[in-house]
Amino acid sequence: MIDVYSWPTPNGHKVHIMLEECGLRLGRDWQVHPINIGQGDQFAQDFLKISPNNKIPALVDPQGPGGQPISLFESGAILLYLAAKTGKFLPKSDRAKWKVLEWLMFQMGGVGPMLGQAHHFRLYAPEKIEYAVNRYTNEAKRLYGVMDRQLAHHEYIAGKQYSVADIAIFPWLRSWQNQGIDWADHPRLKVWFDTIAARPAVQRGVAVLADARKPLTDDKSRDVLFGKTQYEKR
Ligand SMILES: N[C@@H](CCC(=O)N[C@@H](CS)C(=O)NCC(=O)O)C(=O)O
Repeated sequence: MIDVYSWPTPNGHKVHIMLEECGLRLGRDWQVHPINIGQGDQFAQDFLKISPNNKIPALVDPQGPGGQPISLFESGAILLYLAAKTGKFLPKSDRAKWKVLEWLMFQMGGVGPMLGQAHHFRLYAPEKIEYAVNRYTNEAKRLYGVMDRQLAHHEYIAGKQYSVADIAIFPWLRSWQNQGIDWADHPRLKVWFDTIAARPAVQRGVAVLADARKPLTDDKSRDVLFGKTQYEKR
């Protein structure tokens, strides 16, 4: 049984979706341990041992390489691990594989961090800073444009096949309203988004811990995520 330490946020959803897409089923092949990041569970010593950056998701597979347990943090690394373990969603051919890795890195280095900042300044920041709101809303629109243009010539984000790149990007686009996006500006990306959203494994993945999902805008969550709790020495 694979243990997943997670919360219903975009980075958590990536892993829940990937597991279900790989044919691993919640309750049978993997179990989820909620890490409530609004309440500070991410700072517990046991969690820090497997996720030293105090962020979800993290995963422990008792049947790792060589039959030995492995723990992993960073959602991109976890997706690649599961792709290698199951032989799914990372093409075998060298050329196609590099294209998928290219778009996975685009998500990890661009889409995630920039849309995360858009959420922060548009939703969570206690004061509205016009410069920051404009900066990250513009960056969100620019990134949506990059993906929309890519889909002019490709069925999926990295080519002909559905891959870890699609799985990594999709959950971040579910919060398009919070990023100031108008789908009318990105019609090809909207078709892709609806196609991915309709996949049964994606629907099972985003349903994981869905009841716990709420905006982290209360005082306690703000302090835990953005205040002194976050920056205490551990
Ligand atoms: N690059 C990391 C980012 C993980 C991340 O930012 N996780 C957020 C939730 S989406 C978190 O755990 N935040 C808690 C905190 O910052 O204390 C990944 O892709 O796994």
